[in-house]
Amino acid sequence: MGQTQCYKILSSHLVSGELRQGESISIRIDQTLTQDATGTMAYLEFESLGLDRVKNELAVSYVDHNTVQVGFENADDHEYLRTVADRKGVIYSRAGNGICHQVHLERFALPGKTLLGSDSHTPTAGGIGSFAAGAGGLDVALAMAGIPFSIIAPRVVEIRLHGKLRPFISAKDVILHVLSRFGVKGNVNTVFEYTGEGVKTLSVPERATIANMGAECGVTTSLFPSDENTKAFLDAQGRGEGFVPLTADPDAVYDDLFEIDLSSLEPLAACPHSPGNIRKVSELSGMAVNQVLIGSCTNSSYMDLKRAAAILKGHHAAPSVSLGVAPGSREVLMMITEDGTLETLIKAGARILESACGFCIGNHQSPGTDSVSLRTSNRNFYARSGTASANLYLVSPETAAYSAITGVFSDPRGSEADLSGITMPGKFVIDDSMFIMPSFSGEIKRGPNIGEPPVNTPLPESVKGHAVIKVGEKITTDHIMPAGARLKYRSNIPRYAQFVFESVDPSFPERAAAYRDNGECGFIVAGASYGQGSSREHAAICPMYLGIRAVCAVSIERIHQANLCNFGILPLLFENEEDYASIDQGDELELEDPRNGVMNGSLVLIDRTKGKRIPMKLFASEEQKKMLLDGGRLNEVKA
Ligand code: MIC
Ligand code: SF4
Repeated sequence: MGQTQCYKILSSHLVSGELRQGESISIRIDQTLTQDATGTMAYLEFESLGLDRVKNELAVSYVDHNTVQVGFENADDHEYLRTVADRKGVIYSRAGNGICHQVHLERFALPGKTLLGSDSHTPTAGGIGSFAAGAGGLDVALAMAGIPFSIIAPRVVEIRLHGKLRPFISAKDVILHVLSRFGVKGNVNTVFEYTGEGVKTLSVPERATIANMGAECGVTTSLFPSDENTKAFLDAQGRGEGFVPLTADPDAVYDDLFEIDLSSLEPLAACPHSPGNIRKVSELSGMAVNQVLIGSCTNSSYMDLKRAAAILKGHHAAPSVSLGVAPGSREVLMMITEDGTLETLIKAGARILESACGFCIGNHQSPGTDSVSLRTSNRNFYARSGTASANLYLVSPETAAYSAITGVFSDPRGSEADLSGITMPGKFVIDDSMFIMPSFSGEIKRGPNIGEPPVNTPLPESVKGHAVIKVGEKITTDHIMPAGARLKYRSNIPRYAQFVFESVDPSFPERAAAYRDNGECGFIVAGASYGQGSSREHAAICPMYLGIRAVCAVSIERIHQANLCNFGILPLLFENEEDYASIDQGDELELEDPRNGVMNGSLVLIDRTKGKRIPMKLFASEEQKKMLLDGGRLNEVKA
């Protein structure tokens, strides 16, 4: 029986376990990437392992998230990251070099390699045929230490593409269409593999856009074949020697099939407040728009900006619209500077933003009260922009650019621009001077904001306390641990923990800490798809710091589940979903014989307030059970 592309890469990297769907396996990680917001903790964790240098093939540390420097904290973090990279053998990508996923695709990602990144959009490199997954910082630290990465051998869904996109319809519309089919929950331990004739019509950056937002469906990664387009991209990046052809066998068997006729797609938009809330742009036409932002790791490539500029050329952003453009990398910025695209954007009234995450993570450009913001990014979670009352719509660069001119939501097919000549360049502008190669020496500098990575205590014999909070479904890591203005406290857990659940219930930290200080274990009660979104392990570390010992949910997303286990918080699922409704915030809860329950994989939650026994199952692999008993992965690996 033929193999899928996914299983080909997994089998060539398999270290332990049986490569059968649903089994727990571990794989060798070739490349790692970190970004500054998750990276400080990842390198502190790496340091605590006591190794002289990283052990994997290639480790890159990017600075792209916390680049807005208000106060000393972010600059101190950058200096820590630069010096720890220098000492430990990590390539350092300086602030200004661009967004990690865009830059990694340009300069390092390779077909057939495995890549683990402390950022949920690491699968962007699936566009070049790399098995690229997001993980918490600790898992990436361990991969840098040469320790294999554990995953569940995934089910593989074939997404077969036919035909060719029509003008003004682009890769973003493809992935929004995929999101309309698969949604943002229920796709745990799944890989999307793109096949079919239609794949050949898409360049690597377009494929990367599609792979990037597979993260919104919650899949482990997305994969495109490595073919002549991959070779053309690598050649244009001066990296042709890294090319290897890679596709699924013709008789590969998939777990599911979804077919898309590219030529039938229409411009789409993800409506507030979820990337899975998809509607046709034509249905939204005419809605007044206040802000248009083009950029982020999804749509900030050279061709994205060329197409947007072609639509904007000779026009100006409508008076009511604030238009911002953030080129994804310094390479993109240099290319658009050289060919005059930048001038077109400036003439159209665009505010040129730093090549960084910026607006996407709510670091700046927060929209006005109740305003409508069109963005080419990948997440429109409630309050992520920094303005809770704003309505964010995720669209293609074409829809964004055209709507910026008209001032209302507009189908880009109304534009008279000619996009036909915009193709991938034969050669990109290559300048690697913003990478600092490690010297394996020097002093590691730590500013006053940088603390120690906190560790949990082993699982106690008695786990009892209160339901500190009860939340609904689709609680994202942005709900749990806000970013934006709070992002600069990432290296200071006691300070950052003061903002847990800020947009949901700002009194949570005080309540949780009071229970903790009373010697109790805290419980979080949640609906389906708890912890969707980012890889930030702070969504586990900070609740842990506040005394949370268990999350009782209808379902939990993959990366967050791993982060909970890594920090000794029990991920528990209701055996009977309807029991979720019976627990109220403030209920007195206790786990019966928790240590044995963890070993058996099933536990009883006693709700003393309701006088009820609730069967729960532990959502953890054998390996994770052990780390839960030990109080987290750091305790285990250091023991
Ligand atoms: C995001 O897009 O939510 C982030 C910010 O890039 C996160 C990482 C983080 O929280 O630092 C992610 O996607 O993992
Ligand atoms: Fe940065 Fe946004 Fe991409 Fe996250 S999704 S890596 S914040 S650009």
